[in-house]
Amino acid sequence: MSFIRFYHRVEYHDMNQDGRKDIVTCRTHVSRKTLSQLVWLQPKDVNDPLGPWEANVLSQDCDVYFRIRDLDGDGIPEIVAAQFFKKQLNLLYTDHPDGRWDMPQHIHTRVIDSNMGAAYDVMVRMPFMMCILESTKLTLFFETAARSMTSTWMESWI
Ligand SMILES: [Ca+2]
Ligand SMILES: [Ca+2]
Repeated sequence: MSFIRFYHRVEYHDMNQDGRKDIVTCRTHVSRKTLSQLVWLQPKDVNDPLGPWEANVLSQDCDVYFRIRDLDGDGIPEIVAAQFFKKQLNLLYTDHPDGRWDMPQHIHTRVIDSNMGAAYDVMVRMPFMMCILESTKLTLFFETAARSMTSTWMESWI
């Protein structure tokens, strides 16, 4: 059976707070069923970046586009994931007091929109998130007045 597996966007952030930036990326495996993952990678031996690397899966809800940005201004970034295949906008955040992403029990996912169409990109400039969508060639803005992970996001089309 044929399949396509690819990585897409890459950002850099110290996910385990060890003082070294890690690679954060999303990957998709397209066959009869599309499987997607948001992962962060670091060398197995942090002193040997030319050796093997390990991938740590953060979520199954990110396929192509994401941004790492501090939405609420607390110094700890969140991850906004706009999905092309699943057509959904998610917000991932960690409630670890030091902002660690290597402890799954501290990572939470919130669905902002599950009915927006295939995303071509997402940009964040608080208090806005902006999604570029495939099907309508329109842009969908999400706006929140509160800097909170649980606040309501208002949608508007332009
Ligand atoms: Ca690190
Ligand atoms: Ca934050």
